[in-house]
Amino acid sequence: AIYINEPSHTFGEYLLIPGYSSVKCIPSNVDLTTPLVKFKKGEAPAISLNIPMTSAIMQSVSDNNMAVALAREGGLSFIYGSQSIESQAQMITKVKGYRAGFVISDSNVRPESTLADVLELKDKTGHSTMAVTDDGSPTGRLLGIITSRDYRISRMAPDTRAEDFMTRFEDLVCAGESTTLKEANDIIWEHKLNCLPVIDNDQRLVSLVFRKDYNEHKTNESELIDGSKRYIVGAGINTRDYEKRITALLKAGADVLCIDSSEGYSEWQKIVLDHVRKNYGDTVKIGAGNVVDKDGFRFLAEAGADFVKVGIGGGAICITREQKGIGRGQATALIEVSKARDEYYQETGVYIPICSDGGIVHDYHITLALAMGADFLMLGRYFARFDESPTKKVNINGSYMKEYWGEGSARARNWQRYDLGGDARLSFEEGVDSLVPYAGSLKDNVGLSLSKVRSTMCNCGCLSIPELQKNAKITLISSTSIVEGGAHDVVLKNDSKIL
Ligand code: MZP
Repeated sequence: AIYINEPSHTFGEYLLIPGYSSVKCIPSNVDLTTPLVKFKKGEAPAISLNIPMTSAIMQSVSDNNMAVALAREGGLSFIYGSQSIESQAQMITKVKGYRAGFVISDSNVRPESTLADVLELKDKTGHSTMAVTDDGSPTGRLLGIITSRDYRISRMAPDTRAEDFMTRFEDLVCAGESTTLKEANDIIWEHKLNCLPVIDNDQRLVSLVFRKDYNEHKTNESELIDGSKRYIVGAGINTRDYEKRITALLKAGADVLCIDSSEGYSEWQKIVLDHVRKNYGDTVKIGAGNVVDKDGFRFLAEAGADFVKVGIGGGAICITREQKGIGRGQATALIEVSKARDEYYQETGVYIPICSDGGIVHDYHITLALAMGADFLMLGRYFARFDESPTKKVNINGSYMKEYWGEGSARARNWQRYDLGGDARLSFEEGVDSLVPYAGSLKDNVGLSLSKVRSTMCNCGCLSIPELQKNAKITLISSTSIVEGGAHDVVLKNDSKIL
């Protein structure tokens, strides 16, 4: 056997040492843009992120709602692959169905909503135009539009006929009452309409949708990435049904794929990467992983991966280390793989971004991971706590919690993620089914976490992720210093425990 005698460490065992901060080092000057896929020296990556965060390829984390919410903040979700090809493709279609300019889509109210409900929603979301759909969701039937001008549903008198309005508005197209908000968005945009009448089966006018309202609510261009003005979205694939799955996901509009596996240093991954390169060349972007050392990185880099994911056994719900005794402290794995990435870049002039996957517990771990060389992060537990995650919010002894389960748990049964070519089943569990404290909206939490990242980067004198990777000073700390880092030798007022 080969022994690595240095212990492997994780994020909680390191701290950043402040660097010189000039007067320019203020949080609003920090740029968190980061590459998602590989690029040649001197060229720009085909896809980059505005914030270095992606959500985990997990049933309990990344569905279409999560993807839209995260894309809106400048990050990216990888829609989970442990579902049928059809339903995964449908989720992608839903994300791509959102026009990035239509803030309106996320503020849907039910027909029975009162004016007070609408005003409360407006205050909460900051949106002054809301769509009324029959089930209160963006994919429900569109019934009307409420604008800040009148705060009333722009429904017409029940017996108004569509043609009564046609001459007035010179519109070309009518939508049926069963039109969804997404379809209405598409029609308006495609036909460059000013106004779209919505009619019922008897040709009676139900409501009018005004393009003017949509234009008023265009999001800031800087929130948008990849020219098409639609949110970008990724999708997880496996090493079994990848041929059919990739075809369907690309047809649905997936921008980037990722092989979702607990162990990436394997020929199975090369077979998938070869398939993609043979059939799609470099036009399809695909990440691979997970690995925890330089050999694993080199293998996937040479096999053609567009990014490489790092991490085995560090996930909050992961029991792989207990079950199989494999893995590596996340910080040590990341530091070694970053070094291998830099060496590969020196040698070939190709920069392959690396993603630190799993094990982020505190916000400062995000900054540490970036400083240790990660280009972006993948987080599961973090996003599972938010309103937008697909799981149930439950009340446990007066506190709200959200469900969060691992892909290797009996609940998810994602055997393909742990597949080594044997039986098509999960032979033993590598993940648990758990609860995490409910934390509110993604927007608020991501905003807070990143404000800490920006301010720490300023303390380190760094205004961009590459600067942080190059200049950060990081120190390993002793277990006694870890104790010193929390409140100690005081009695907390809301806790009788002496720390
Ligand atoms: P965390 O952010 O919750 O700590 O970790 C999320 C990561 O854990 C995922 O992105 C994935 O790599 C990994 N994961 C997902 N399911 C399992 C499991 O069941 C797992 N063991 O380890």
